[in-house]
Amino acid sequence: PIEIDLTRFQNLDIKAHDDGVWVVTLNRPAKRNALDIDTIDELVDFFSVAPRAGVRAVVLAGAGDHFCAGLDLIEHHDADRSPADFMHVCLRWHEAFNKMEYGGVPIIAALQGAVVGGGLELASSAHIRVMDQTAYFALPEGQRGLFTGGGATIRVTDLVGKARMVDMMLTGRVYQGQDAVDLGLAQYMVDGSSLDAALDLARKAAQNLPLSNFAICSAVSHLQNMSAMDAAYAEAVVAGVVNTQPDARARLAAFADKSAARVRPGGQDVSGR
Ligand code: 1HE
Repeated sequence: PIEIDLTRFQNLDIKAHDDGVWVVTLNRPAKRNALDIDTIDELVDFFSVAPRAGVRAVVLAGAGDHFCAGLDLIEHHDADRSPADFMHVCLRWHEAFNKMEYGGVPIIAALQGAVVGGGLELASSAHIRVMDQTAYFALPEGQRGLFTGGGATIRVTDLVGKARMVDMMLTGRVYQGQDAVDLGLAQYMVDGSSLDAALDLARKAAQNLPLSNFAICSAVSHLQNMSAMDAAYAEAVVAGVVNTQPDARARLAAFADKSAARVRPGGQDVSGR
């Protein structure tokens, strides 16, 4: 595996755990982790190398009381960008978020406080979202004279459906608590720390074979973009590669000799027990 040069990162705090789980923390709490260009560049850099650096799973977190306040509105105001300038900003966001969604490394977002605008676009690029009791979700772009540019029209619409998406954009509606889980904005809500719960889920995912996780965290998204016929074909090809991987033989043998755990209901809480 290639090495990740941690000295390059300023706005992201990045820590590797010895079980292959990495914690990537947006680290500008005084700015509510607003996404400036440098932060997006760092996300591109990290998620460009993570799939080839032995990273088995990532927890994506935000320092302080809020996960992320979205686009850095002050930077955007000061830069007074041209349409072409901002198009290129958005393309850079897409580069980062596509590397996340399609990169093949499981990403678990640990959410608290504001998950708004571009912060929701970032969170929706993760594969699992875990919220604590303080987390809330909104798209305030409309109120600010803006429009989403970081993939919300695709990813948030996928989560909540078109009608709810348009309502969120038009009215700035805020979702929180169980409503947010019921809508699919987050898959888990916890009483305590979303970071601890996300770490548990990441450790659990990291126990899967990397090639299985690669398929789950890239093929599902790619297949969704295809016609049903093409998706079925491509799924068969992916399964051909994954389901015959030599590393899977020991797991299959453990099932056959009855030493492997059986699938049971009620055995899966957020702590993975
Ligand atoms: C920021 C930003 C930001 C805070 N860009 N600097 N996003 C929004 O419209 C959300 C804007 N932010 C907020 O509504 C609030 O800041 C929060 C609800 C997130 C937090 O509230 P609070 O009371 O804890 O903090 P605050 O006093 O509002 O802000 C603290 C500091 O963070 C302050 O800086 P300071 O230097 O004056 O101390 C704020 O300016 C700064 N800050 N949020 C820049 N977003 C690719 S298109 C994507 C489109 C979008 O994402 S639109 C953005 C939507």
